[in-house]
Amino acid sequence: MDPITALLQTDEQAGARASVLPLRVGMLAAMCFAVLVGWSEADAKYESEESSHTPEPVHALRANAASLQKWQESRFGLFIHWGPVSLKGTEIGWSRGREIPVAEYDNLYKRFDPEKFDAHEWVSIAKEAGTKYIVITSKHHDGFCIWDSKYTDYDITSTPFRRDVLKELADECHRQGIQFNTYHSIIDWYHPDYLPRGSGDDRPTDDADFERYVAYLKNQLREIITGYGPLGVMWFDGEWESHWSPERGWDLYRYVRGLQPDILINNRVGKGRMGMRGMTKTDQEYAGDFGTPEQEIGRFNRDTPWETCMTICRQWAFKPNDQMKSLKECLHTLVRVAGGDGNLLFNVGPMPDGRIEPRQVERLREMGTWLKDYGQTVYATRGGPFKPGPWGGSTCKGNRIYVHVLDWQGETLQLPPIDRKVVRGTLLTGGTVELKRTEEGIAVNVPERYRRDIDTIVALELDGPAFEIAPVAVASPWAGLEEGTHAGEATK
Ligand code: H79
Repeated sequence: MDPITALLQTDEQAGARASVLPLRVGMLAAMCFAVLVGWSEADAKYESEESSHTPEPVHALRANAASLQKWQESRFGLFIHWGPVSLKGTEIGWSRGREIPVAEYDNLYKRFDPEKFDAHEWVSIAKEAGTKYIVITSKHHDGFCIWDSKYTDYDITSTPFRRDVLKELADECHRQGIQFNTYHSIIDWYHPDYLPRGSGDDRPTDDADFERYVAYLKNQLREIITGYGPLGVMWFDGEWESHWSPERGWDLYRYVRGLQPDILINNRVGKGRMGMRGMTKTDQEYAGDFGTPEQEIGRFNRDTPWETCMTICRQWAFKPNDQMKSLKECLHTLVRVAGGDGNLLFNVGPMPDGRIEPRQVERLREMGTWLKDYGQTVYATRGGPFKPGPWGGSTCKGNRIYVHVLDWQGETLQLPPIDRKVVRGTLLTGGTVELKRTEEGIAVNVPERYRRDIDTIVALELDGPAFEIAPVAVASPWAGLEEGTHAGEATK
């Protein structure tokens, strides 16, 4: 039996056990607890439905190659951070016990009534923006669940709105043919068994049982994957807190992969992430299929898949009059990410009435309009061979290199020599380009009148596959920071 079949069988068996045994054991345990501790029926939801099983070897757990390729080819996704906190306009999760007292934050759901929520509208916006997938916060660090969970009452069905937002969105994504994915934080500052406690939370910790929390976490993940899937990605977060460990990361990775073998899982499931830069440490093997730079553009990397997550404004969750990025900043971010061979997960925080802010929708649509014209230089391309720099970046597909010049730093863009003949050069953005083969490589000259403010795209037709060319940096004065560029620096 090959290891993957073995893994599946093990999990199926575990699943079968979970559906029969825990009903009895769980109920019995819950009844005992109810007598001993005076728990309510709702509390019994925290009981584990898990059965332990022997861990499978790591090599059996690699991401499905076809899923990974499809995900990479889609290049551009829409991130959505939403919850009752949008009523306050402060940051999701983080403002609990900071800007908003815990008691107030934890009761916001009682007023959450996003009457204008329309899944069809959201998915249409995502499609018009040119995004190929949506990742939405099923649960952020604050523990609130935007779906109908049988394991907690701190969920959408307890709000005046009552509708299962996650279900409506998942169904609509499946209908409109856009990949549906969830963000699920490992942190849960609301749950009595989660440790450590969040800021400003003075509940005692004596009775907290982290193992019981992990069972709750797994139960909810199973609920999402089996009830709202198939998912493209399970996007974890909050792995940095003290009770999470590399072993717990592997265990959770294995668990989720077992529930849906072709699912992708980000590197925040484990403990290998290098801070906000997001790539996975190499001192040992860590769980996770791709790196997750946050609020910064990842460095050029063709070896490990990665996805930059970044906000369209400054806050992840809705904030009135939050500072929004210009169209130029948005598109430069997308192009620099694609040029580094990464994906972009671009975030909006919908309003408490259920709508995405009109000016953000407008910005997304503008990106979509640009992508209608030039999407061929982004989707299903690979980054390089010219490594990104302040001047711009390049992508490639087949025998073509797309050179995106974002910032002209002189008359002529001097590209280094490559091991292929350039058969033809065209300006996709209109006008004519002059190419000259010189000792230093390829001199690209675009008259001032044909240089575009946002992106001047030169397509180089080669005499063979572009991806085979070894990545090479563009020399000074165009080089500058050849490594990753920070969000704030992207358009300076
Ligand atoms: O979901 C989004 C963020 O809420 C989450 N990850 C992305 C995808 C995230 N969790 N933690 N962080 C991001 C790092 C946050 C750091 C800070 Fe703070 C939060 C800086 C300011 C607020 C905590 C509070 C640290 C300093 C003050």
